[in-house]
Amino acid sequence: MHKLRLKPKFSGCLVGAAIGDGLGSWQEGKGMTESEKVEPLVEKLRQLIYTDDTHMTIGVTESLIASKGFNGEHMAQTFLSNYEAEPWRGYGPGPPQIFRMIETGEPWNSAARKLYNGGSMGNGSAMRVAPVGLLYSSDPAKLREIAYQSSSITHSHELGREGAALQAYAVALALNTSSGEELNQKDYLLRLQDFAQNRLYKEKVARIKELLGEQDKARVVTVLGNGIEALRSVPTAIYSFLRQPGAYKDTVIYAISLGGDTDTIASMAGAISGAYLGIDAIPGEWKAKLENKDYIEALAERLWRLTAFPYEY
Ligand code: RVK
Ligand code: MG
Ligand code: MG
Repeated sequence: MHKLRLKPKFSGCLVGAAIGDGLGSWQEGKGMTESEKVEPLVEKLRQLIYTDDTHMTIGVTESLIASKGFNGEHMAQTFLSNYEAEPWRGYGPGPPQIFRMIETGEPWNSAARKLYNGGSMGNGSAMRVAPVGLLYSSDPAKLREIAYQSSSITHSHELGREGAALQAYAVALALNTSSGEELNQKDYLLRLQDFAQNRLYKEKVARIKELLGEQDKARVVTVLGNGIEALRSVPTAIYSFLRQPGAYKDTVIYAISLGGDTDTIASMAGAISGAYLGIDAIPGEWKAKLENKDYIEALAERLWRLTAFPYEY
């Protein structure tokens, strides 16, 4: 695809993720709701304030740009300074403990192993990984390596790392499919299934295929999940996108309507949808209400320039 056509897809991905987060945060922790009740929420809200999901996605993007690629120490320090500036963004319980360890000299690639039993399997590294999917979209092996490494800063459990890699690859596949061409859901799922290295994720991706067209949301939640663990949220985000790949708004509203970890699932679904459809497919009223939209768009553009014109840097 011509590099100029990727530019609105980069900003669609990051702005799409942030809007899913900001809107989804209003339903976080609640049960399932009717889709019709989600859209009026935007009208009531003066601003879409994002949470840790977007705050950390911004950190990943800032670090990738500053380091012209992945640098674990730099990314960990970026997370730490962003967290210290705005600790009120609704972080999960694990990351702040890791930031404190890093602050006191623990190396970036060993702190996370000290948490939980074998590291976190939460969705905190998948929710922020979209920029890795954008930057390494043409090299799946490198994408996997960097997704794993960026995850390891806070989420070193195999299920956390694999969730991050799968979400990054879902973004990359969406980016590399022209929005003018209809997305082939079966082909997209086959590629994801081939890419997944963990048996549990392969099984979940297989279940996504069975559920396309399912009307019963309770069944979707039972089979795919709507929780804080990567295994129970990354496949749900991918499913929310694949149900209606042609409409950003429907993807995000559906993800939120499933309840549970709605900011994160809607953010990951929004990132994939935005990477496929581009920023112009996101409703203007939603974009106008997003906090820090100009900064997020500027970061997306700088990340795009890094891939489009690497010799400028
Ligand atoms: C508040 C057992 C484990 C585990 C393991 C459980 C924000 C723990 C965002 C832990 C996201 C929780 C969310 C979250 C992101 C993880 N054994 N239980 N090995 N690993 N858990 O603390 O960044 O909303 O109950 O790493 O992944 O919007 O508390 O946080 O929804 O998963 O937080 O894992 O959270 P953490 P996170
Ligand atoms: Mg959050
Ligand atoms: Mg969440």
